[in-house]
Amino acid sequence: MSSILNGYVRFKGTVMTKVSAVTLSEKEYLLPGNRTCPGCALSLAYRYILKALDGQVIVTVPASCLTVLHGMYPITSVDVPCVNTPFASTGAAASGLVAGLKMVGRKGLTVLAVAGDGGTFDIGIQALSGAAERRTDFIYVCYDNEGYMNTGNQRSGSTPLGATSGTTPVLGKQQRPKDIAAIMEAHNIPYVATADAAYPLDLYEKVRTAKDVVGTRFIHVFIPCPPGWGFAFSDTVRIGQLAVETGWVVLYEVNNGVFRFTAASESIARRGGKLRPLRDYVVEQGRFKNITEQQLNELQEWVNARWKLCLKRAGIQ
Ligand SMILES: Cc1ncc(C[n+]2csc(CCOP(=O)(O)OP(=O)(O)O)c2C)c(N)n1
Ligand code: SF4
Repeated sequence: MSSILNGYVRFKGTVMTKVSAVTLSEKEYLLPGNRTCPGCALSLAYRYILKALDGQVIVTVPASCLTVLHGMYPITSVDVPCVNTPFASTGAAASGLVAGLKMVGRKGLTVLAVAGDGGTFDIGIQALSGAAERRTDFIYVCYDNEGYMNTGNQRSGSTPLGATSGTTPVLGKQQRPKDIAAIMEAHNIPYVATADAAYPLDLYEKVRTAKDVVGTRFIHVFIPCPPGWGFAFSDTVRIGQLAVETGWVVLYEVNNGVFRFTAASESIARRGGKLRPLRDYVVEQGRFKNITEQQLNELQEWVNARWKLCLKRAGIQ
């Protein structure tokens, strides 16, 4: 069944379909038509995140490509309530929502904060860290397109070494990215996971898991960005898969201290743990056009060291 709402098609009902091992809600909370670029992985990931929470959610979002996706009042492309918050205060806004719901005795709603890498690795980290330290009961999703993309691609704490951006135009960024999932795990929160928009069912399952955990839950989602990274709009999923096959992204979760590989990372680990060379991923993207051999080797060593650590944590090597 469907009906028209504010010029957008809105689907009704919560029919459940069995897809692989995942029970997926057919109801759409990301409505057809939004202002993201063609091939945007954020649209794909957000669609599955909202499905996983099945309407029982209040979202808070700082300035980012996601606010563009949500749209400007009175038009919206999402069917969930949302509080827009200043750039630095996503964790604080989520804390306020949790406190407010408690005050009015409202149960069963998940508070979901969603911010980009600029809004998480850099500008929003103190509010997020404070909320995590207070064990605030919410899910924080950092969607990571590895730059400040809404304002035209400036480098962030997540931009890779050697990648060009609006603020690293010729030589590329000279520093390695932060490991935000490791930073959040160091807060001793009950659930930390990584995900990739190219593996939406894995993301969906992780949000479903996080939904039932009490306390601060953090999910770091990899978001290939065609215009920012310089690849074709049609290659988003392929780039997302290459990231996992080369180990640039490792898919895992840490649930109450227990580490577990998931999806394609789990398959690679079980098949002997051999990753494709990082070069296969880098050569596909215009942003790495000026990367040096030395920088590529440094990135490869970084990937190897993290992969080795993950294999060790999974008890594989
Ligand atoms: C305090 C403040 N500084 C700067 C801006 C301008 N601004 C809006 S969106 C944005 C980029 C956000 O980057 P990120 O969090 O990585 O999300 P993305 O745009 O990549 O989705 C910036 C700098 C702002 N809105 N508020
Ligand atoms: S700039 Fe990148 S993340 Fe932002 S809407 Fe476009 S494709 Fe999506």
